[in-house]
Amino acid sequence: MISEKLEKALNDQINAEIYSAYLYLSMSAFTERAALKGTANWLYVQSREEMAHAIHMYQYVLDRGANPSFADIHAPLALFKGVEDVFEKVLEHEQKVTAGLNSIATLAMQESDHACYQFIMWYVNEQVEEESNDGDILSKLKMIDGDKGLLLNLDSVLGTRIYVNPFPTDSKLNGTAPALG
Ligand code: OFO
Repeated sequence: MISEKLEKALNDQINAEIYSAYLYLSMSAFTERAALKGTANWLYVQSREEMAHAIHMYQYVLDRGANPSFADIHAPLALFKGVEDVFEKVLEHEQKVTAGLNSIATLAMQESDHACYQFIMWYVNEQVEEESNDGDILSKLKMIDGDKGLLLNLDSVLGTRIYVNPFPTDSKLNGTAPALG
């Protein structure tokens, strides 16, 4: 069993992960409509990763004998000043996500829930890579400073990103889960 406090914190985090997926899908649509299909691809792959995070956490809540709860997902931003604004908002958003994950890790530590602590630390460490990638793209966009040729080069690079299931052994995420009922 898991404490009610941790159950609530994990459910709030599931909601935040689904919101992340929703936000990145909205950003993907914006960049695709701006003819930056590589950037749209990168954001779409990120959106899929966020949904995988949500499902992985959802399964963890169930595995700990707790209840996944479902709340409204806020409508994401849909209009941006440009691609630099998109990545400024991605980085800002990920910093908030990191803060939420750190709070869960602190709570798990206070409650001596070692399993939950270990579970959430995967995400805390993952955020280092996420914030670093987002910051890197943002720095490049600042260097590009509106040069269309350089922007298209970066767009091509972002177009090479492919989706890799972050949890290949999770049956709900690798297509091997038995049908319900
Ligand atoms: Fe789920 O890592 Fe970003 O939000």
